[in-house]
Amino acid sequence: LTHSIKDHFSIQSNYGSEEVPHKQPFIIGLAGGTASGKATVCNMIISQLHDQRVVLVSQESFYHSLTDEQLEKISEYNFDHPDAFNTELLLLCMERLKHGHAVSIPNYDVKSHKCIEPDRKVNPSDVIILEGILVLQDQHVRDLMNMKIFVDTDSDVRLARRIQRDTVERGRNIENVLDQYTKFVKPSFEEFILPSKKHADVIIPRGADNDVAIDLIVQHIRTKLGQHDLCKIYPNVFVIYSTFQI
Ligand code: UZR
Repeated sequence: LTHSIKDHFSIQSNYGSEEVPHKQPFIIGLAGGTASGKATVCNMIISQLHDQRVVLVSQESFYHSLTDEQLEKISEYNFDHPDAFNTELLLLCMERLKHGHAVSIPNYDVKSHKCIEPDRKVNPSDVIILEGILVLQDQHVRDLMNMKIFVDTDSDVRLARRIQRDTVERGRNIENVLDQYTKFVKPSFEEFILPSKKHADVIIPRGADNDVAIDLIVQHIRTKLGQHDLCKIYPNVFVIYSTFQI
């Protein structure tokens, strides 16, 4: 383990390195191109699951901090490439959460392109949603998921939203936004993000406008959590009950 990865696991668990008895969380991966409405879909799922403990983890938190040298040539840096993320750390954090440990997640700042203090402490939960442009791209990350969702919004709608977001919220100028889009965002979407759609269990057309898809997803999660709860909390009761039936 690298030093920085060790640091992230220094304040996690009251249980040391032992396995904590727990029911495993239901892990959802939610991907889609830039400005496809991923965050809105996540928030709709979370608000409809109001009686469950849900935690949202963003792939964005795992961006590598840029060095001064990279910052000087920022227009040449590809934030849409899988190598821009510390996927090793993401995997470790997700594994720990899956096994019932709290984790400390980096706090990436999109303005300075660096991780800033303090980290974010995330507690284990019933449902974990991992969202980000490339969360369905890496097989090891996919293997952690119980449900994989792809938010499929037309490219022109996404570009319009991206221009709006970057100019209004992030104070960038339109030429830079369009340059970056043509140079990196669109090619990476075609090379890495779009092909990851084939791994999805559910594809949501029109993103957050699609109430029916979101209702169905929430119903499925509830069903799965019900099964989880009965089997994991009362495994012995289940055995006794089935024996009694026979
Ligand atoms: P979403 N991004 C930045 O603009 N700055 C950063 O420091 C890190 C990421 C952008 C990134 C990508 N690309 O397209 C987008 N650029 O965030 C993904 N350029 O985030 O899914 O919220 O659009």
